[in-house]
Parts: sequence; C-alpha cells; structure tokens
Amino acid sequence: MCVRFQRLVFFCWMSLAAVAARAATGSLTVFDDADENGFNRFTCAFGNGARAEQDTVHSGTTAIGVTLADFNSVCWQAPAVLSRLNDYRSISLWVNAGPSAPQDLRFLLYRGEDIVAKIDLVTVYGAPLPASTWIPLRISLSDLVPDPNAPADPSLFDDVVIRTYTMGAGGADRFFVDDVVLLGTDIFEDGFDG
Ligand SMILES: [Ca+2]
Repeated sequence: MCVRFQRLVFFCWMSLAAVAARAATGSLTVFDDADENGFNRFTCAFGNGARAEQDTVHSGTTAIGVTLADFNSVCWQAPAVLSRLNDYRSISLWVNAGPSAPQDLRFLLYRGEDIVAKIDLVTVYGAPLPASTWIPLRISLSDLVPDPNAPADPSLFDDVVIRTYTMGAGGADRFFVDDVVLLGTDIFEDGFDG
C-alpha cells in the first residue's frame, strides 16, 4: 500500500512537471476559429471594431475582421499574466490588410491599461503590406520596442493587440487576423514560416 502510494505520488509529480514544462515551452493557440486556451476577446478593453467573420479567412471557417477607423483593434486578454522573455518568445499570426491595405497596422502587448511594447507590422514584414493577401508574420516578443511609459516590469503582459491607426468614421474596409499562436522557448526560431 505504502509503495503503491509512493508510486502514485511520483507519477503525479512527474505529470505536473510535464504540464509545467509544456506551459513554459510549448506553443499556445490564441485564436484559430474561436478564442482558445482562455484567451478572450470579450473581456479585453481594446477590442472596438473587431468581430468574427466568415468571408475572408486564412484557414477553417472564421477570422477576425477589424473596421479601419478610430484606432480599432482586435485584442485578446490572456488568462494569466505572461512573460515575453520567459514564457513565450514569439507569436505567429496571419494578417490580411484588406483591399485598401493601410500601412499603419501595429502589434502591441499591454499590461492592464499600459502599453508594454510594440512593433509596426510593415517592419516585421519588411515590405509594404500587400492588398487583400494573407501574409504570415512571426514576431519576436523580445525584439519589440518597449514603450517609454511601460510598466515597471516591461517583460510582463496580459493583452495581445493588433491595431489600426487609421482615423475616421470607417467604411466597409477592414483588416483581418487569423491563426494566432504564441510560441514557447523550445520552438526552432530560424526558418519558421508561420
Ligand atoms: Ca480561422
């Protein structure tokens, strides 16, 4: 009985260790056809102008479309505070800039109400964003530009945001985001094409 109990404890400990290791180093889907793994668009404060849409998708049935107006964003609130240095080193996503292809799309990490760090998508892509074309982007979270007003610890974040800086009343034009995945520290970083 005692030996069996010890084996059970050991097995449980090994299982917990495996879960912890996977949480720190594996990949974590944020959105594919729906919010995943506890990420939530509807509890995030910066999701104005974003909605699920089925006409322009990268894969599956659904993507997120964001109307080009008023600093609109798609935003996912993480289920817990994450480190952009220790938990997830990069993020993979597909973006379609839509027919008017604004060049002012930006990726940002927030901690609460504060911007932690950011980067322009055109910088990540290395060329003008093409119109009405899905492009894969892989953004190194450690290489983001820290915000001058970032919180005391500029490594921690709890919101993932993709924003347009286009102003105005907004027409029918949108940009689209699909297949958002955080990549852990064991993901081979060179040559990953999304
Ligand atoms: Ca999809």
